[in-house]
Amino acid sequence: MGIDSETGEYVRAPNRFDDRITADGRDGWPAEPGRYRLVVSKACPWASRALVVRRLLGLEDAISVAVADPIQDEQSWRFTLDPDDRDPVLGIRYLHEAYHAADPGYDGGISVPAIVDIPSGKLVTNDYPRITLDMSTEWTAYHREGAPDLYPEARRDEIDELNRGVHADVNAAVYEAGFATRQSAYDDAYRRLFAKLDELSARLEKQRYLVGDTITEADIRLFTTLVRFDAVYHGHFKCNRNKLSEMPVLWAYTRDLYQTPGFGDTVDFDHIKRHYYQVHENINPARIVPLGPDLSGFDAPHGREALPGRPFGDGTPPGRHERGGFP
Ligand SMILES: N[C@@H](CCC(=O)N[C@@H](CS)C(=O)NCC(=O)O)C(=O)O
Repeated sequence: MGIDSETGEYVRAPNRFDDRITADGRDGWPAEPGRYRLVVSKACPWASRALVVRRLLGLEDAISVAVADPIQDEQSWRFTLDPDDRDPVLGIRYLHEAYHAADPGYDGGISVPAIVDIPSGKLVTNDYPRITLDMSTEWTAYHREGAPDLYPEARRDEIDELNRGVHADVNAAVYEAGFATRQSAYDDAYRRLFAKLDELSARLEKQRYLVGDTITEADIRLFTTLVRFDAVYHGHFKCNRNKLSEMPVLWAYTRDLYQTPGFGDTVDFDHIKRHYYQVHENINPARIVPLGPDLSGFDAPHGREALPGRPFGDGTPPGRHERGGFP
C-alpha cells in the first residue's frame, strides 16, 4: 500500500499469500475443523466480511478467531487484548510472526484478515476476496444445518460483476478518497463513490438484496463498508456529500442487514472508530476520536420486509449472539 507520488492516488498492495484452503487440500491446506485460526481486526471492513460469512455459515466451531488490538503499533497487528499480550491459541504476540513463519524473508505489509495454520504457526492466506468465497464453497461439509448459499452457482457471474464495481467504487474508493494527497485524486474517488452509491440505491429500491432474492456474498461486501460510513468514512475520509443516514434506501438496506443475525453482532463501533481515527495519524494528527455520530438508529425499524426477498433462501438464520458476546 502507498501513495503514487505522481498522481497522489492511494494504491493497494497485492495480497502476497494466496494459498487456498480447499476440500481436497490441493495446495497442502485441507479444510479441517480446528486446524486454522482466522485473525481479524473488528475495525477492518475486509476482515469483517469473513466474520459475517463465518457466522452465517455456522463455521464458528470449525474456524476459531483471534481478534487483534484495533490500534497497530510499529510492528503492526498485535494481540494486546489477550492475557499476557499473546494470542492464546497461536502463542504469538504479533501477527507478523505468522507471516515470517511462512516466509522468513517477507518484508511486505502485514494485513488482516489472515488465516494461520495452528500446528505450524504459518500464515496460509491473506487473500481476503478468496477467503470468504472458499468458506462458502470449500467448507460445505462443516456448514451448519440451514446454512444459506451465499455464492449460488447460477448467480456467480452476476455476483462477481457486481463485486468488481463495488470493490472499485465503494470498498476501495472510500480509502482512495481518505488517503489522497492530491485534490484531483480525492475528487475522482469521491465522484466514483457517490455515483456508485446512487446506482446501488436505485437497484435496491424495489429489491431487498443485491442479487436474486436472498443474501449473497455481494451484500456482505457492500455491508461492511456501508456500516462504517457515518462513523468513519463521512468525516475522517471526507466522503461527505451526505451521510448514509441521509440516503433512505441504502440506510434502510444497511439497517435491515445489521438487524439480521450474523451481521450486526460482528460490528464493533468502538474498535472501528478508535482504529481509523487513531492509526491514520497522517490525516488525523491529534488522534482525537470523535464522540459522534449517534449510532442508535441502526436498531430502528427498516420496513424492508415488505419487499420481495427471502433472506436465507431455503435455509435459516444463525442463532442470535448477544452484541458484545462475539466471537
Ligand atoms: N490485504 C489487503 C486488504 C486488507 C486490508 O487492507 N487490511 C487492513 C486493515 S483494514 C490492514 O491490515 N492493513 C495493513 C496495515 O495497515 O498495516 C491490503 O493490504 O490491501
